[in-house]
Amino acid sequence: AKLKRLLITGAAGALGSQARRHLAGLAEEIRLSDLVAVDGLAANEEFVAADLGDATALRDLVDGCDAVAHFGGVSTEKSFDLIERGNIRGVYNLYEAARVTGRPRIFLASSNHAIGFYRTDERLDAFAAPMADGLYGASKVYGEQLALVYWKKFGIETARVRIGSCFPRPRNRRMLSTWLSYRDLFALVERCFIVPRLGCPVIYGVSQTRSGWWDNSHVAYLGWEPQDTSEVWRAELEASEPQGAVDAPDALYQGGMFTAEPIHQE
Ligand code: NAI
Ligand code: 15L
Repeated sequence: AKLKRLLITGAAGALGSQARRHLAGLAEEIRLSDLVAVDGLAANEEFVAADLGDATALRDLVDGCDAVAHFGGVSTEKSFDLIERGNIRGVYNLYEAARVTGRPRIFLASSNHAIGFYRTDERLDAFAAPMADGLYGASKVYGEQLALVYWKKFGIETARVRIGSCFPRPRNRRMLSTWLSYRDLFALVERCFIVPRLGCPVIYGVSQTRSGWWDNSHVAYLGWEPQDTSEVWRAELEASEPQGAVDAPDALYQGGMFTAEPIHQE
């Protein structure tokens, strides 16, 4: 059964614009939102501008939707003010809106930076304690926790997806361990909205790799099997990119260079 109305936040961003292409058939109607307008609306798409920091706007946005693919927010290390508005107040506004409207199921784009200070020789499953690598990663931990609160108190289901590196192809050696293809990401989104019971699992968003760090065995019930693999690019990347020093951030930590970012002031 198709969804009736799917909300895609962050629709003008990298993953939001891919979501429009890949999820077009998943719902009868698709509501898109972002701070900035998107172009070329399809017949079943509408656009509603909203700042995630605006509670009233969020309530109107979520009203009437039975599913939310939440890709909106700050996606890299930035000032606390920006992160607070998009990712902390933003997820609070989203969950409050969900609670007071139809309690839609939510796909929450969390990040590997929620666990970025784990070392690359550590192996994690869904129950690994968070270990954020900056303000951005800590805001993702907050989002994961808030989702859990609204599941326990109100039964709102969320897929809390720690996305690795979702780009057309892996861009460097580190991404051989973290790369997620668009196809595998949106197959996961679809499974999360289609399964009869989702709950509130933590899921690692990564395609196949021989140098992986993350164990998704507890979400076998979703029936999600990544089809793509970073191995296709391994020989090329290992040949073209010199192996970094053993104490370089990319070699030491799962979050790579994010662990070396300063606290941004703007
Ligand atoms: P992006 O930066 O391209 O898109 C984010 C969108 O959110 C932008 O269009 C921006 O205008 C919007 N936005 C920012 N602040 C907002 C606010 N206050 N109110 C309303 N809209 C706001 O990021 P991308 O790559 O598309 O990522 C989407 C989500 O996935 C983000 O939550 C990011 O943290 C997460 N993610 C992405 C990864 C990737 O590899 N692309 C990896 C891990 C997590
Ligand atoms: C993220 O969380 C970012 O949104 C994305 O731009 C990438 O940097 C990714 O993590 C990564 O770790 O490669």
